[in-house]
Amino acid sequence: MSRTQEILHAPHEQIEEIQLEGIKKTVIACYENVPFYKRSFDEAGFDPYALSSLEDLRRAPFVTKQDLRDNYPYKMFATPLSKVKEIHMSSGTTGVATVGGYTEHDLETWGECFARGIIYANGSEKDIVHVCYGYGLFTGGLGAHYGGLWMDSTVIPMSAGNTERQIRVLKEMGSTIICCTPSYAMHIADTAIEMGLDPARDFHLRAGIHGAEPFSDNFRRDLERKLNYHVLDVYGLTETMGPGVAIECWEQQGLHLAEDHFYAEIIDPNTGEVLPDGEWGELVLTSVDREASPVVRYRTRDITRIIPGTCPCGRTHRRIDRIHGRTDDMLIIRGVNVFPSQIEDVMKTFPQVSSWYQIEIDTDQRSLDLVTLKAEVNPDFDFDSVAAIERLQQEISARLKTALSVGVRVRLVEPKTIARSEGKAKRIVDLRRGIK
Ligand code: DLL
Repeated sequence: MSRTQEILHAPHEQIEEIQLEGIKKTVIACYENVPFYKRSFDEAGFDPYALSSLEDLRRAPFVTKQDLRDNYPYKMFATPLSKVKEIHMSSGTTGVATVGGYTEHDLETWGECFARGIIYANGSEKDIVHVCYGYGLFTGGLGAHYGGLWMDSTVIPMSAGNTERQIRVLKEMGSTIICCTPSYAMHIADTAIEMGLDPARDFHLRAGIHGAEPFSDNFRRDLERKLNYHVLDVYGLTETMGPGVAIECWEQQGLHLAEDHFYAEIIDPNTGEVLPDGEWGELVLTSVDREASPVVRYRTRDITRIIPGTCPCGRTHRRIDRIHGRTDDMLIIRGVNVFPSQIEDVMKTFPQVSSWYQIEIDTDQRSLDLVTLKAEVNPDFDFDSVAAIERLQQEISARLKTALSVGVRVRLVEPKTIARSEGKAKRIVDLRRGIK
């Protein structure tokens, strides 16, 4: 604990030394143990043994999600499987998931990184940490769980779902910190209100550590008002560890990167050039000390910037801004990653519908994501038969549910009723929480 407090306040030069020493070892471990890295470093003319400054890392090639997929399941591991104690996978439902392995050391680091969120929430062993991120292959549940254990707090491993039970536990067990997606926190709050409770008074929450999906400032304020607590944004991704890569402190002025474990660069997503602090671009992450699944210059596709200057909290780890979107078209619906191409793939199997469609995402009165697929039928489809329309809508919806693990309402419309655009087609209309 005191070591973590110390490192969170260490002079930045000291953090850079830790990063350089760690990355020197990481690039060599990758080169010597992962055939993919050997090939890609050699092709790019990057000599891992010659790395002598953090700037030198710019000569290393990027690694993408596709590279990780191509090496499914274990080919990106830099340690023997016998040293890997746990495995998690991305929620990507596109067939090939990305896999993260954790050695004993990696699990310890993960717990410590998430625990920083509890530290930022002024937490201690006295806190009762209510974890309702999903447990399992998703990194949310166990990441928060290990964070609570690392802090010596009391952990309630609820996992997601069974909202009425969550509410009972929140009220009766006195949970002080809740960890779940922001949309699920809102759903819990709204359901409690519907049940006649006043969660601001009946719950005992001080803080929520919410992430895995974007949420606006208005949404945050609404949550804070309903639950009478303080919301901290937590960022992370399966490919680099899970939640805890960066977390907001109490000041809510950006997310402190866990810089002693991750080296961050912001690049222009089109040219790959590294951008100066303050400029928005794509976040690229390199592992400083990950053993089982290290990444060197992983392109996250997430858009953010390094916030210049120091945080009023006095901690020295640089901050990233809240995630503004992604460079690809991945949607996050109720925490599940969905690509429009997956929806297209399902639609292609129905000859009655054309390729003109629009996906509208909104929130229902319970603040849960609501997805409507508007799809044009082909001109030869009998649009006068209400029964036929309803039947087809149901069939498509059921198929989408199986393929995506997300409920999608299907609304068939007549040919040529979806607006055409002169440029790119506007496939996605996202009306959620002020996200553009
Ligand atoms: O969502 C890990 C996580 C769990 C983070 C719990 C925070 C809390 P994946 O399923 O691999 O991992 O999805 C990673 O989710 O690349 C971002 O696009 C998005 N994302 C994660 N955190 C945030 C956040 C987990 N705080 C992808 N704000 C990432 C916005 C986020 N987007």
